[in-house]
Amino acid sequence: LRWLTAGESHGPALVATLEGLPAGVPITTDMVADHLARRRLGYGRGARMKFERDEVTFLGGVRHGLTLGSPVAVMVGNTEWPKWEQVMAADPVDEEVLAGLARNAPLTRPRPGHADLAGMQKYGFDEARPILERASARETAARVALGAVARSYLKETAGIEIVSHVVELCSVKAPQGVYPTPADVERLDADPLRCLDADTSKAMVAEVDQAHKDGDTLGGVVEVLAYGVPVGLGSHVHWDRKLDARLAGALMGIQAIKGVEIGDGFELARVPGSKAHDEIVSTPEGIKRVSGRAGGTEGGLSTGELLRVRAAMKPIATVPRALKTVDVTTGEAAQAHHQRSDVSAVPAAGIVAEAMVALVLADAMAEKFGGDSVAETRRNVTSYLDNLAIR
Ligand code: EPS
Repeated sequence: LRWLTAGESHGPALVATLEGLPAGVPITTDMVADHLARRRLGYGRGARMKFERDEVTFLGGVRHGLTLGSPVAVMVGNTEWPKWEQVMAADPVDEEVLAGLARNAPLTRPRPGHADLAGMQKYGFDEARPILERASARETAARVALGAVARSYLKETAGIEIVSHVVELCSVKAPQGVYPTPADVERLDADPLRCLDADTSKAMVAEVDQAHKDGDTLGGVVEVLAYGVPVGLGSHVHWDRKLDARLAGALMGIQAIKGVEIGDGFELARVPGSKAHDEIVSTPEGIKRVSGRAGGTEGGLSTGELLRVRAAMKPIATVPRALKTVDVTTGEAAQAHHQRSDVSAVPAAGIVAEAMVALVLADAMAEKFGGDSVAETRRNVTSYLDNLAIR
């Protein structure tokens, strides 16, 4: 698969293209809109999430609710655009008009933790607008749109289903070792923090309220589970073919993610080998592992067990109680610029992480099973699984 996104946070739209999926994957504007709506959920999001709508339009690759096998192109309109038409215009705008716009005031006090400063230095800008527009997590809406197509492909060809939940918010931790299934998704989406445990969720809401009062922001940890992943996606033979490496890269590529774990991850380094691995047993249903510490990958290959990955999001860098910085025009000490921000976007990060996992798995599926139509891919999957010599 090949895929790309383009678009700025306050531009007219985000666009995304995805190439390499077979014909016959069911996808509609509503299916994409549903996932985009899930991304906007979550206690702690800011004002923009309340008034902005994500307007979805397919521009190519889909006809009457099915992919054509040609590149899929999707556009997610920003309903905020009219307010930014001049500030973010593609064509030159009269200097006097721009000077009269408060929104266009140069952002010369870079936020610690954001791409602002290093971006200005690297790209040669004297203010942060041209950097933050693309660094913004608004871009994740485009990934979620493509993720909706990828997950439909996974479901149709192999019955793979993806679920995520919030397992930590700042200092509040959900009980470990409880994994939601696809049947829990509705309940998770209805929870303010997308957390499975009601008491933990309440504590997380209180943590967000306190941070809001304190003018602060919060990070957290999300976990993504993929059910029904067949054995043998990815490969042990080369570093860049390893499924775990591809998942880690994809999750780390989400804005504000600072850590990724596969299965029990770092915890496995803290216990001896006898307690770190998943013992293999023979059961009437075939060979199984008795535990899921490895998170469904061994040696860079999927094992056929539950795939489980975690991503740690740092607190949002636009901290209302602004942090110390330097005004790059004067070199003087200053407070970082702050407009409005979310207290926390951890529940949204879970939805974005689902999309990234879906895109990585779709890539690995397409590579292993090929097929130009969904029917052909499905035949290839079935034939492979039916003919496994060891099961
Ligand atoms: C974002 C800041 C906020 C968020 C935005 C990401 O936007 P604004 O600065 O316009 O208030 O609302 O997220 C989205 C628009 C979105 O769709 O997720 C940032 O700085 O990354």
